[in-house]
Amino acid sequence: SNPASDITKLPKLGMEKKHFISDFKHYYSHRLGRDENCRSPHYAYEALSLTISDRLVERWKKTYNVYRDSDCKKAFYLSMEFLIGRSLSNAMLNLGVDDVVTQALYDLGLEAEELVESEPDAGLGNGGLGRLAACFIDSCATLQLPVTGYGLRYEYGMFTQQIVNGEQVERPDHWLRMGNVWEIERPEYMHRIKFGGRTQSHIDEHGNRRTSWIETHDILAMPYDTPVPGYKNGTVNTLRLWKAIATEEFNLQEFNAGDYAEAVAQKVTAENITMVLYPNDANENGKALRLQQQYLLASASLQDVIANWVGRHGNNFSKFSEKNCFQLNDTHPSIAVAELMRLLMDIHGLSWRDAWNITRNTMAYTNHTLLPEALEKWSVNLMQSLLPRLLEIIYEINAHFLAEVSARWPGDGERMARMSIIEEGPTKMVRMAYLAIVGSFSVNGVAELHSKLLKEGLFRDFYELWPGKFNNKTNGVTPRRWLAGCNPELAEFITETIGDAWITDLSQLAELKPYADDAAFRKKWYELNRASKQRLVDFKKFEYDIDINVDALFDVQVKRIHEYKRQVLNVLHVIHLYDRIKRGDTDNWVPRCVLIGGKAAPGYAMAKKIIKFINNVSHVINNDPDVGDKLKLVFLPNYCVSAMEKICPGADLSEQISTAGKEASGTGNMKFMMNGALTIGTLDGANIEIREEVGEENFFLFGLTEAEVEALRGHYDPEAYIRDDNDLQRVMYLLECGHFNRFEPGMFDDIIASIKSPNDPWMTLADFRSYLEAQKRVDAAYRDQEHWTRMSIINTAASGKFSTDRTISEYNHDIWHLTPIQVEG
Ligand code: GL9
Repeated sequence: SNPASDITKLPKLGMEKKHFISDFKHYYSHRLGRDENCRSPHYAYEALSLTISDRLVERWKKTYNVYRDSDCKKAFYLSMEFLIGRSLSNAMLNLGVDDVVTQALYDLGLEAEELVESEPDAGLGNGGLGRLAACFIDSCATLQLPVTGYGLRYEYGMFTQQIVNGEQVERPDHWLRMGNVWEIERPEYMHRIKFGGRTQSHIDEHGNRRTSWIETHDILAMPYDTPVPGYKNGTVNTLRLWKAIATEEFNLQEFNAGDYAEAVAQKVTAENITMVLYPNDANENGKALRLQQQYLLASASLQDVIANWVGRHGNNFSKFSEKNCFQLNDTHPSIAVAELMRLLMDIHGLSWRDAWNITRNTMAYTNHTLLPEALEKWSVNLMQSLLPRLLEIIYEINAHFLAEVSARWPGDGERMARMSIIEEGPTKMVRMAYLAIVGSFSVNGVAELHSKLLKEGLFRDFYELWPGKFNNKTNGVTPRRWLAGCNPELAEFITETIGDAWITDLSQLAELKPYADDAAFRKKWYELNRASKQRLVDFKKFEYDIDINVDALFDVQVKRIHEYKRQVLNVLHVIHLYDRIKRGDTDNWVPRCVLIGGKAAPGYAMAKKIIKFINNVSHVINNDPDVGDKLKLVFLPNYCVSAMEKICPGADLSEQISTAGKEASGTGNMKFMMNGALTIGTLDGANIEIREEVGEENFFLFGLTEAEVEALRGHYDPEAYIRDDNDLQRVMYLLECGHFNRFEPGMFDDIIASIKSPNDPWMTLADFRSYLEAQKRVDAAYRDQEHWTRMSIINTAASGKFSTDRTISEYNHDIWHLTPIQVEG
């Protein structure tokens, strides 16, 4: 027997207050070496996190063993981004110890809130796509599904945004500087990753042609595991993040001049690979380092799963695709298609045919955007020099695929060129989305409209060839973090009213609907919302010294800054309100506080200009004594997960105003709805389904439909909208006369030119009038507080569909086919 069996068997850790207190003291004093003279709350945060983490680790090991012993099918979520945010409060919530721990800390003279607030965000993602991955793994654990997340452990996460003179300045986010108590390093599961070199063919002893990839420059992928606790169910799944490290022999031979120190210093080249998250939102950028990151993720994760398989089944892969499924989060990890082929053929000796059958039955691909500029392509030249063996395999996949196309459509050369994984032209490119579609058995979009548009537009040829591959999985958000965790007062009130089963079955929120007619219930709902608004005000006051009137309508747009999301349209409305105040048109005025937050990709000049625009307009309006409390425009710097946890409970109105057909789904829209905000939005992404659920009378709809947008393209005439609309004329006049850039001439010329251009893809001015009218309906509704509160309740009550528990159940039912496994009785 294992001599370690004695030391791994410990009594279960206690869950009573006294146990938390004694463990906390132990960690604080003995592990962290701090005493009562230490003023920083950070170490108290660490001591508490270690205390909580111990209780997760017990369940974690058990989960792992239960999965192993059951030989169950498993799924792997491959993603370049996991936007986790903070872990401590979520771990306490899911373990069900938040109340007892708060009590324990109180006894120690500490405030839970302060400790929670000293945890840095794990900002390993850009926005919706990365946050979705984090919500997904929470739901997988809660649904007791054997799913592992695979990603990268970036040393620097999403940059910190500072605003200097109204402009975005990026600061590096060294989130690991103070250490990370939530991760466990696992050198025993390290894997070797090859780059460069060349390929060589030979005939093996059975007469088969074999390829080896030689003279490579290798690095190592070191795994760091983070526990992913389910909600009060004993399951703790794993998020495994890879860090690039140098191999021990790294370059020492090449430095024959005897410069040992110089050679060791070269290690940084290898370790750079996972140094930083690319801060790109929905646009590809083609940097070699990014391709190295993608290949590291794909190769290390696949090697990990295969090593596990071989440990159990040897080289018999006949049941591999029955027992494993890889979900590709966008095209970012799609090189996995070719890498799985390589590993199965070159390392494990399978034939092309067997390897291809396995690959095509284990890979599933999710698309997250229709914007053509976001579709990843890698130049054949770059792939040739970095991943020569992978390129060979891609060419061969393409040859087999094009044979299939030409069998189906003989002689249709144009279609062949359109569908080829290799794009011909001056620089040949590998189309990663096509590789992902060809190499997988499932392709899904993230909301009904988006999935439909994929089939009709972007992937039309592929849909004609394989209609059965295409499906929809409307996004969601986890109700643990996005209602129970971020809005505990409202959550408690809901639980008092309908019980607590909604936390894992969000459709039960529908039971709140009848209470919309109950005056006492509405009163409490209103008071809770007002308290949330006050907390938001206090927080902003504390952070940025911004004064906000809590009785104003809180009108919020937080998301990445992008032209298609039309933050500019929002600001045009604010300028219109300002203009109305200035000309005294303020009868029945509804005070508004417009909050806008979001980061711009550092290389996206127009997005950065939009931030400057928001800040300049804000400066003029907020300092105009005629305006006073009637209107405020506030830019919220450094929007991130932990900021949203404070913002969404305090919002009245959620701005979801993208040009129809451009926002694949949106997920912020769901967080706001769940917390009782009303939506003003276009018929885009998941807005459509939100409106369906809540009813049109509880949703402020405006704007062109996707079909109307497309029909208008080519003869869009923005000048005509200006000519016919007096309010728009006045807004444009204020803009063009430099009212918001008095000392910065020409500052907003680009923005003005873009919205006045007949080629403006986002058709901002086409929707201006209809947006204004919808905003008037918002004002009218807000004037009647009882009515507004009723609608707010109905929004929360109708948000049940937008839980990732529902989304993940659909992934499982239609794509993964996993059996839930009970870990603890
Ligand atoms: C996105 C889409 O733009 C969103 O509409 C969608 O909700 C999410 C999740 O499916 O995916 N695709 C994408 O590239 N991003 C998204 O948010 N961008 C970022 O994550 C920054």
